[in-house]
Amino acid sequence: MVVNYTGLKVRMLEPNSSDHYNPRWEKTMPANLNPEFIAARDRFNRAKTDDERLDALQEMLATIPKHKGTEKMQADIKRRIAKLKEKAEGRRRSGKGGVTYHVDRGGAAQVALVGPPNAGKSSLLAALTNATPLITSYPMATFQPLPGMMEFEDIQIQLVDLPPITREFTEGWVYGLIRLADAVALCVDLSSAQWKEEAEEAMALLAERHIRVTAGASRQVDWRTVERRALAIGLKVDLAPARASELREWAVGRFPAAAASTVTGEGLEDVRRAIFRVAGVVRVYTKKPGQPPDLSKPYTIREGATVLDVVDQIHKGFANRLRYVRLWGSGRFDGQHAPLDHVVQDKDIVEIHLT
Ligand SMILES: Nc1nc2c(ncn2[C@@H]2O[C@H](COP(=O)(O)OP(=O)(O)OP(=O)(O)O)[C@@H](O)[C@H]2O)c(=O)[nH]1
Ligand SMILES: [Mg+2]
Repeated sequence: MVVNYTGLKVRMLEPNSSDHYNPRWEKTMPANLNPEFIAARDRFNRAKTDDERLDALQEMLATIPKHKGTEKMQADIKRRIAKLKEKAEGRRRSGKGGVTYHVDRGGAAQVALVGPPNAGKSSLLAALTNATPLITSYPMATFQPLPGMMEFEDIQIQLVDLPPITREFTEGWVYGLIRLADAVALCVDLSSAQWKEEAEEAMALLAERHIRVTAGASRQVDWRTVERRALAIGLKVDLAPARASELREWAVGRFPAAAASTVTGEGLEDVRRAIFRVAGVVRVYTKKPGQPPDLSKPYTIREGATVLDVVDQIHKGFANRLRYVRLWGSGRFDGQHAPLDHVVQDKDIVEIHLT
């Protein structure tokens, strides 16, 4: 225990304290833990806030192989989730420790809407999803997160509207939620003469909180720095049409960019597609031998996933019984046997042959 200057007791977490997740079953049971679970567990062990812990635990529960050998681990994860939820509820009710929010993940990926006040973030959420955020002509209207599901062709991506980020007013939990998102949509107001400075100020504020926005894949860089794949969205382009090309020039070498107006609707479909691209997921369809592919419901998997990852996601037990996989797509396959380490592309079709 240490006591800080306000007299509040602050508990320092040791890496091997009981909050650290490393149950002994994991060593002794043949649990066949998959990379997604291991990544989520590592995220749990590195998490610094309860929100981050809760999110990681939920991911662990979703990705843990469901069989007898992991029953105790599953129960342990559920217990921890319940405890954290209880704690968060208590804090919210008692008003202690400031407010903090958790957004339940949904859809194929989660993209955070991030930017300065009044940029048009909530308007964009309203335009692309069924959510009904508060939209006002004065800044700082949004004070809590609001998710909405954006349809893109046959999948859904979760957008999370957030309060604006400013040096003076933004609470820490906003950055916490940005860290948890799969990607960042950096929203800027093209009708503002200072839109570049505003975009760069937002990036600087993120960098101060150890969140780097990049064109590459989202990743944890070290114990506190994360990189989040980003996209710049120029809003209110109806008020400043010439700035659409300025935005693209500014974004070159940083990340992709798109401009739109939620008033006229121009550019919105480009933004939708650009958000899908930045979300970092690809769609894979399945087909049964001798039958046409099932195009009704794609599986979604992270970009960079292999044929084997796909098989494993479709059914945990399949990898052990796998004979071969035939693939259509990826620009060059037309039903040939695909190497298991082949990286799948969006809209590939797989036909899994088991023993
Ligand atoms: N002309 C025009 N006005 C827009 C557009 N998008 C948003 N607005 C207006 O801009 C103002 C701010 O919009 P919001 O969506 O509330 O902005 P925000 O980024 O969510 O603002 P905060 O929550 O305060 O950070 C509102 O008056 C909107 O009607 C657009 O594409 N064109
Ligand atoms: Mg808003």
